[in-house]
Amino acid sequence: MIVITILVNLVIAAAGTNSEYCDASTKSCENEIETADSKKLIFYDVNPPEGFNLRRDVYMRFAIMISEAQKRGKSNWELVLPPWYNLYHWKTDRRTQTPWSQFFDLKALQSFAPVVEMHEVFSRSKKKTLEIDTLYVLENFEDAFENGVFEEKWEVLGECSYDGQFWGYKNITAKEVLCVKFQGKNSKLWELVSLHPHNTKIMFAHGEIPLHDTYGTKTYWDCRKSMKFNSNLVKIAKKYISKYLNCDSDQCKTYLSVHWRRQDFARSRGNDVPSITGTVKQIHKALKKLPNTKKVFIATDASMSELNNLEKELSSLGYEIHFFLPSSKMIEEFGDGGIAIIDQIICSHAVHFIGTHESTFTFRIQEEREILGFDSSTTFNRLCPDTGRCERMSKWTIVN
Ligand SMILES: Nc1nc2c(ncn2[C@@H]2O[C@H](COP(=O)(O)OP(=O)(O)OP(=O)(O)O)[C@@H](O)[C@H]2O)c(=O)[nH]1
Ligand SMILES: *[C@@H]1O[C@H](CO)[C@@H](O)[C@H](O)[C@H]1NC(C)=O
Repeated sequence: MIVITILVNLVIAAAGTNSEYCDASTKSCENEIETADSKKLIFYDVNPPEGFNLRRDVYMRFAIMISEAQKRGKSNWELVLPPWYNLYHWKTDRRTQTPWSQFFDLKALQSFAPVVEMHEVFSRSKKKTLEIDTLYVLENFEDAFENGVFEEKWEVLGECSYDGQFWGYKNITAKEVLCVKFQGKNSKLWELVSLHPHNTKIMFAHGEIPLHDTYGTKTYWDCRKSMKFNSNLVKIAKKYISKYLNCDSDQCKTYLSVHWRRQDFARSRGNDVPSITGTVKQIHKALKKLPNTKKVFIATDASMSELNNLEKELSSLGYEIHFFLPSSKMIEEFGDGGIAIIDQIICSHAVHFIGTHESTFTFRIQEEREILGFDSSTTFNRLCPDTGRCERMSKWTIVN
């Protein structure tokens, strides 16, 4: 690989003088691009080991980037929803591309930003392959704080190869692949887009690298609120809450919920998560403050044997333990991702929630509870390690 380092300014200057490019300084040219009748598409993918709930956050950064640009008149861009493919944590159905509509309400997503499913993009085209014009493979700068300051910047390194999988599709290719060091907010990606004004299909690999433009603002929350779950999943969760947890309202009084993250957390984050007995103690302590609540809902990725031990210990203290056990038909229909969402919905309606430190699965439940209007003291609680420091959870409260 030949690494050609081109300074940002040089690239932009070159774009202005090279006849192959559109001269952005002339108005007429800009209009020509903006009024092109076919939609332009932005694709992105995410570092393969990242989980479902971090990917939801990456989505928000891109959705906000497109929606804010639309407000400023850039109206012909659409964001392609990257199919769910080969997620590391999922055991079912890893190799089929799952559309977003399986998990979310597409209309609700579209009410915030112009988004389109991959299968829709395929069905619009008569060609045998889908060709991306430019694929930018993003990578971090080695030192985020060069000379002691965090600066937003990027640097095109030159042509390189893409080691990703195009979401498992063999019929997607890229005409040009450029490696780019990138540090900054998502909106800064428009600078890369403008390097090739005639491109209609642009992709960013490692979409997790750019940062939120507006973390925690009203725009952030407007986007977050638009991420409504698929109504079938909501129905299943509500039915479960009604039947087993005796509640038919949005804010339930009848049960406490816990997100008990185990697996890799239990193996490698002993300083953050408690043992089974430690978990029982903390749930017991929280329930003592809620004299009318005797039911506990546990969402977890724990093994059955760990879960049984937890249940035994809590039952012996007089509590009624519940967890969502999907039928095999349900697993087949909704996959591990769908079942995890059902767990999240059930957790989000409980009178009191206790989550796991630094789990994005927990963060998404907390956001859901903020949207439902719970007092934040019932939401930003965590399981503490058996010994040692237990840092408080940051409260990311809603802005309406
Ligand atoms: N059903 C269910 N699955 C869970 C639960 N906790 C974790 N999982 C599974 O484990 C995966 C990992 O959690 P994710 O939140 O997606 O991954 P991540 O974004 O890396 O998040 P964390 O690792 O939790 O920070 C989830 O996608 C689920 O498949 C749970 O309480 N219930
Ligand atoms: C690419 O392949 C997938 C199946 O793997 C198919 O659904 C899709 O329509 C194909 N796309 C094009 C542009 O032919």
